[in-house]
Amino acid sequence: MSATPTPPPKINRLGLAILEYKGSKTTLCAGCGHNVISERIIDALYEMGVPPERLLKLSGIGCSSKTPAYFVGRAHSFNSVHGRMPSVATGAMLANSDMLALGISGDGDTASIGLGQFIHLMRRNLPIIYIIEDNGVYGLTKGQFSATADEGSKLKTGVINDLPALDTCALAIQSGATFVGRSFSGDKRQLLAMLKAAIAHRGTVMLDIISPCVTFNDHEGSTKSYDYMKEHDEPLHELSFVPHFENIDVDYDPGTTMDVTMHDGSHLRLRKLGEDYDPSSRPNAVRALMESHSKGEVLTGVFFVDTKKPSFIDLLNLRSEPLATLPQSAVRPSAKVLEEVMEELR
Ligand SMILES: Cc1ncc(C[n+]2csc(CCOP(=O)(O)OP(=O)(O)O)c2C)c(N)n1
Ligand code: SF4
Ligand SMILES: [Mg+2]
Repeated sequence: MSATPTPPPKINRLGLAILEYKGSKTTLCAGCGHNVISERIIDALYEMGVPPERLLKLSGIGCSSKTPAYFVGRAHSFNSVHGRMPSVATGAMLANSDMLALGISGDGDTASIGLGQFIHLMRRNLPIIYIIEDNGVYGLTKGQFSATADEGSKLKTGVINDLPALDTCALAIQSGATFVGRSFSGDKRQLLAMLKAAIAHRGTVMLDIISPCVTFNDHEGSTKSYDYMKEHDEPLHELSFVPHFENIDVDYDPGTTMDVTMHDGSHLRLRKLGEDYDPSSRPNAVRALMESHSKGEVLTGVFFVDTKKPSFIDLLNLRSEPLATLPQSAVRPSAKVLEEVMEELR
């Protein structure tokens, strides 16, 4: 009897198997939401056919910021200091704007020590996917409340948080980010579609992904636990994504579904689940978020998209070639130009 032949490994449009998108083995706690987000990032990069060497992984400090080690081992990577990833990302993208920048941060890394850098990144519209793996605590330093913890939520020790939470999505929308959404690590479909659309966007994408910390914040009284999210997750719409390299002739009803054409020609489709929602208005997006907070819901979905605003790279009129490969003639002012500058200063 002849043995059944092994099926060939599945490959993406670059001819790469999913193994090429994996990284080191995780050292995070089993069940941590951050591990699930790494898995979805691997799926999204593989399915979109992103060349591993085009990816630039960036992070700050925290359990979340360790995760770039656990996906796409062949990519470029920079683990910066606490809350300072945005300035490193800005420098890197100015030096080579052809990279796909993917920044992984935590709620502590972003909303406490890194808040100033975060806001300025959002207002510049630098092309980057900025992900907050949001568990409401500083997981790495043993579970203190972060600034995204909801007022009234409880630590394992019984301590109640008396301060109001910062909504990083509302902040990003108000500050100028051009693609802003919230998802939950446990919602595989929604998160994957959102990540793929993020890859297709040219500008600042800010995704706040609720990612339960099973060790310090998954108990009763927490508002970032698996149980709480299962009960309070309120999807704004159903997301689907058609990449530019796939057939777009999939029918949709414009009465119930909004189609957003992304920068690379891909399509993000938002099928309404309740009321009409227009993701092109910043005031509406912030209002929807505030209303959902007052109802005690966790609204998820893509709250805001603007595919027209020029990115920071466009504004600076930078060349797309990496700085390191430009000839001297392109990076050094000529003697004549220098002489003119000196003349102005005399
Ligand atoms: C300058 C500085 N201050 C404080 C710390 C201590 N510290 C390390 S990680 C962290 C918070 C991490 O929280 P978060 O970003 O939410 O990541 P998580 O571990 O929850 O994924 C803090 C305060 C540090 N490493 N550096
Ligand atoms: S402490 Fe919390 S955030 Fe850190 S790895 Fe464990 S479960 Fe994840
Ligand atoms: Mg955290």
